[in-house]
Amino acid sequence: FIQLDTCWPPVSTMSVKVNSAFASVLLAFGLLLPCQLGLPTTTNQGDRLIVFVPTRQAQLDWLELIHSQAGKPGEVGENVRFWFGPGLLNQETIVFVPGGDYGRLVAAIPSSQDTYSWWTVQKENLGKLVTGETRRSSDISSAYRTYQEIGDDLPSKRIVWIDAGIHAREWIAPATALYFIDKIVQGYKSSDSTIKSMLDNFAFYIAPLLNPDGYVYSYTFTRERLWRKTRSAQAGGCYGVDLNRNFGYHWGGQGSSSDPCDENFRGSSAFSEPETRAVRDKLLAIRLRTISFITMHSYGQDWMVPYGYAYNVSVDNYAQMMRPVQAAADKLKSLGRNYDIGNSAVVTYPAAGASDDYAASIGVPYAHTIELPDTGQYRFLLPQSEIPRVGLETLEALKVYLGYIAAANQPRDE
Ligand code: 0X9
Ligand code: ZN
Repeated sequence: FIQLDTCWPPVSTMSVKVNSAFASVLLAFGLLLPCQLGLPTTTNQGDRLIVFVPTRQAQLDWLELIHSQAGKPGEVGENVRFWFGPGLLNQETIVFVPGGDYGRLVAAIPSSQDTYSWWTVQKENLGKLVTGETRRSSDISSAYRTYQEIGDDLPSKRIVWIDAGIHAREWIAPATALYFIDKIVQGYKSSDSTIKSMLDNFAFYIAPLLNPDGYVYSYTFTRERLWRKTRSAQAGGCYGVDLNRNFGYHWGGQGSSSDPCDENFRGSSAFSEPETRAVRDKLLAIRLRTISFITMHSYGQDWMVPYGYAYNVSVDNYAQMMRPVQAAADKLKSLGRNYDIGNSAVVTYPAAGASDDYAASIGVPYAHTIELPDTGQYRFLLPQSEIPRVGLETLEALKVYLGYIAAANQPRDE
C-alpha cells in the first residue's frame, strides 16, 4: 500500500508508505520535506564510549561483573550499557557510559599490569551525538525521520484512493499508478504549485498492484500474458478468482460467473479472497475520510460512475459525481484522447461484485473505474513506450478532476 500525505498546515511534509497487504514482504520507505521541530532536549553531556581489550582473566572477570550490575541501583555498572561484549580475552568490549557515571566507573577499573592501558575512551563527546542530531533536510534519504513522518496518518485530510492491477493483464494500470506516484513526489519536491495544492488538499492512498499473484503469472513470459484473475486454486482444477466480481455488493449478480474456470469467476462467496478483504477492510477503516475512490483498469478509455451491477441502477448523486468526470474528460480530449464517460453498466456492461460499486455502496462520494487506453489497437498489449503519454494525460486529468472536487467539497462529517 502506498500512502501519500502532507503535513497539515502550517508545517509541510510528505510521507510515502508502502506495504503490501497481500505479500509477506513489507516494504516501507519515508519520503519527506521539512516538517516539525527537532528532538526533545535531554542533556547527555559527558556520555562516553569506552573500548576495553581484556588481556588478562581478571580484566575479563571485572567486565563480566560490571555487565551483571546493569540496572542495579547503586552499583557502578547500574547505568553502563554494553554495546558489544564482554566476550573473549583479547576481544574488544564496547561500553556506553553516561556522563554522570563516568568518574565512578573509571575509578573502579582495575589498573593494568602491562605497560599499556587496557582501555581507551573512544568517544568523549558522545552526548553531542545523542542529543544534537537534527533531522532537518529536504532530502528524503539524508536524515532520520520520526514515526509520524514515516507513516502516521493525518486525520484532517480527505483521502483519495487509487488502486490498479486488480486484473493481471492490464499492465498499463499499475504503470500509470507508479507514474502518478513518481510525478506527485517529484512535483511536490520541486514546488509544482498544482501538485502542491493537490497534496495539501488530499491524502493519497495508492495500491498500485491489487492482484500480485496474477500479475506475476502474466509477467512470466512462459506462462500466460493475458491472464486476468488471481491464481488461487479452485475446484475442478482451475485457478483464480476475478477480484472485480468478488466484492460484497450485489455479489453474484449479472456479468459474474459461478464457474471456477470462467474468466469472470466471482469466487465461492463475497469477499472469499484475501485481496478483496484487504481492500474492504482498509476502505471501511478510512470510509468517512475518503472522498474519491478510483480503480484503474484497461482498456477502453472510459471514466465510469456506479452502479454497474445491472442496467438502470445509479447512485443518488450521479449528477454530482459526473461533474469532475466531465472536467477530466474535457482535459483528456484537449490532449487528444477521447474518453467515454457515464454509468459503468452503460459504458461497458453490467458486472456485479465490482469494487467501484462497493465503494459507492459504503458511501464514498465519488467512485470510478477508469479504463485506460487504448480502444482496440493493442488492447491489453499496449507497448510500454506508451506509458509516458498515458501517465501524463492521466495525471493531468486527475489534477483537473481533483481540483474540481477540492473546490466543490468540504470535509465530511457523519
Ligand atoms: O469487467 C470489469 O471488471 C471492468 N472492465 S475490464 O475490462 N477492465 O475487466 C469494468 C468494471 C466496471 N464496473 C462495473 N460494471 N461495476
Ligand atoms: Zn480490468
